[in-house]
Formats: sequence, structure tokens, C-alpha cells
Amino acid sequence: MTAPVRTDRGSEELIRAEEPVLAHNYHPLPVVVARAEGAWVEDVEGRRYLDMLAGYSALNFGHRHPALIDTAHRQLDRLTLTSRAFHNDRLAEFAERLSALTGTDMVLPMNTGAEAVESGIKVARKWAYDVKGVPADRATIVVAADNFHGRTTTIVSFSTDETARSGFGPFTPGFKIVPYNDLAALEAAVDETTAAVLIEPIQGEAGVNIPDDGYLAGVRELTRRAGCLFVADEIQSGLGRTGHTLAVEHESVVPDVVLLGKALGGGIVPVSAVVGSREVLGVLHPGEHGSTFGGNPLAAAVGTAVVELLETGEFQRRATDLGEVLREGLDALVGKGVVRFRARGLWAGVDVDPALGTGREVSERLMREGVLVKDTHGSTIRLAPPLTVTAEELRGALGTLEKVLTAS
Ligand code: IF1
Repeated sequence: MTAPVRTDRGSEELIRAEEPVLAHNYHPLPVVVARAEGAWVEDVEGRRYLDMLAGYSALNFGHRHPALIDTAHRQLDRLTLTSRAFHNDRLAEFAERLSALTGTDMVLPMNTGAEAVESGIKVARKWAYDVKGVPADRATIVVAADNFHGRTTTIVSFSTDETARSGFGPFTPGFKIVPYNDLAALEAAVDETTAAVLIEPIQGEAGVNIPDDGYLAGVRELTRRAGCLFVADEIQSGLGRTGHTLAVEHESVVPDVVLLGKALGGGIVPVSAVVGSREVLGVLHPGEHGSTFGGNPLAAAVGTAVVELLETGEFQRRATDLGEVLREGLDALVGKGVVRFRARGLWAGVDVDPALGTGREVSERLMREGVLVKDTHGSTIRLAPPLTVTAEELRGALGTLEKVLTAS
């Protein structure tokens, strides 16, 4: 990153230009990013910021990781899209290596996270009818309160966030909501119509909500006993973020179905997937599900390169080691503006003292000091830097957080 990108309009002008022509479904921080490399982004005026959000973990390998960019460039020069009407020469390797990485039998390639969730729901319902023998149209899926699984009409049907949900009915039936981290409530909700329990191993949007030790193992045990599927949404928690390839590995749990997205596309293209056992993914036959773009050669090439990075274990190790640096730094801030925090690997939800401002206000102050984060509900900010960040950069960001919290 040398000279700033040349444009005829500055940041403020570009932000104003969006207002009348762009749907107002977001309220971004007032920074206009023009280029990026590794853990750093640069705005239109050439100001540099440490990216402590990493595209909500879509950029686990940093911006423009050289191996991923090189793969994408080479693929762009050869073949980009075929549709699934034909085979393409990149898809077999992607499926082989992704299933091997995740210890599963089969891969269903999709594009966005929400599509992976929708696909997981469809597969679970089909499994319930074809394999478990649930009467037609009676299958239920048990989910957790405060979940975040995406924004389609079916997915917001079982959201408990009124902002995400209200105004978008009528809603899809067939979901039961129980409190997160409550095995007794889950046990009570599961019955002979249950196709699956669908949960995030760590709830992202809820503020990096980590369940008690034993919860995920309990969900596994309970679903096995009840004869229903355990579907883990690892779209945000997976692919290295928590120090393992999958967050469920912290409890040595193997779900029936795992949903992947975000980082699977290497920060370049949207790539998601449903991975799971043959018993479950084997229920799909030609014509029953699909996507124009799912499994396209560019996505498959980049996804394979992502899997290749994860096969080394380097990024999982970095998340664990740097996670210690993050934890130490946040520990030192408790009582100095930080009320409490929850962290696993290189991922933290930090509750700041509400007297010091909302999460949004703290995020804006951090932005002015060159650190980008995202708030979530109330006075919580979340930290999820690229796994390529250095300990020094991380300590720098924690120092900036201390400055921002103690100066106000
Ligand atoms: C937005 C949060 C993060 C996800 C899990 C599925 C999806 C997501 C566990 C859907 C997406 C996003 C989307 C983004 C904000 C964001 C988010 F704050 F809402 F919770 F990352 F922290 N499962 N998460 O976290 O994936 O369809 O977007 O590819 O504004 O909607 P998608």
C-alpha cells in the first residue's frame, strides 16, 4: 500500500452520495475503504486502520492473502463459471479436501451463509421424512433464542431480534425456540417430530456468547438419544477463528451437519457449504436443491486454497496463541472501562461501561484512532481481527482501546 487510491470524490462526498441511492439497511462507520492488505485497510484519503473486524470473520486470512489472490488470478484467466449443468474441473478437489478437513463424508456447495442455513434446514427436513419417518409436513427444528443465522424470510421467522424480524411476516412455521445454553429446555422441546437442533457453537451477534463447558457435548448426546440431527452453524465460528478448524472441536463434538461460509471464500468471493454425513446429505437427489453459482470454478478454486491454508494448522495455532495476547490485554482493561468480556481464540465480545458510551460511540472513537471494530447490542463491541495479525499489532489495538476508554 503506497500511494492512496485516486478518486474524484473524497470520503465525505462518497458517504453523502450513497444517501439518496443506496437502501438504508446498514449504518456503517463513517470510513470509506479504498484498499487493503493483510490486517490493514486504507481509506480514500490514505488514512490507515487496523481491521479488528475482518469482515465478520470472512477475512480470517487477512485482506488479499497472496496464496488466495494468486489462485483467484490464475482461475480468472482460465474458467470462472459453468453452472452445475456441467461438471467443472475444480469441484471434485474442493469437495474432497473440504470433507477431509472437516471429517465429513459429503459437501453441498452454496454461496452465502444464509443459503447454507436454508440448505441445512431443507436437508434436515428431508432427512426427517425420508430416514426418520416423520409424517409429511410435521418436521420441526429446534433453535436457540438470540440466534443469528441470516436474513432470509425463513431464517428471520425464528429470529428473536425484533429489528431483524418485524415487518417481514408471514413467517415460516416449523421452528421451536429455546433458551441458549440450557440443556433441560432443549430436552423438553425435542420430540418425535424433531428433525434437528440448529445452533451456533458460539453466538456471534449475541455478543460472542460462549456456552458453558459441556453444553455442546450435551447437545450431541441429547440429539443422538432423541434420534434427531445436530446441525452446527459454524459460518462465523468455524475455519480457524477459535483456535480449531471448527469451534465444536473444543468439546470434541462431531455434529451430523456443519454449516460453513464467510472465511471459506477467502475474503474474495462468497462461498458457503453444508458438510455432513452421507446418511444426511445423501437424501438429496437431482432437481431437489441447487444454485446457479454454488460450486462454481472460481469459488471452488478459492475454497480449495482456503482449505489448503487450514490444512497446515498454522492459522488455528495463531488463533490460539494470539488469543492469549487478546485475553491478557482485555483482562488488564477489566475495571478500566471494560465491565466484562467473553473470548475464545481470536474472537471477543467486550462489554464496555455504558457510562463511557454505547458500543457505537466507542467504535467511532476507535475509528478516529485508526482501529476498526463493530458494535453489537448496547455497549458491546466485538473483536475478530484477521488471524494473520501480529501480536504487536494486537497489543497496539488494545492500547488504543485503553486510550479510548480512559480518555472519555
Ligand atoms: C449482516 C452478525 C456477524 C452468521 C451466522 C449465518 C450467517 C451469519 C452464525 C449468514 C452472518 C453476519 C451477516 C451480517 C452481520 C453478520 C454478523 F452481527 F449479524 F452476527 F458476522 F457477526 N450464520 N453474519 O453470523 O451469513 O448470509 O450473511 O453470508 O449484517 O447481516 P450471510
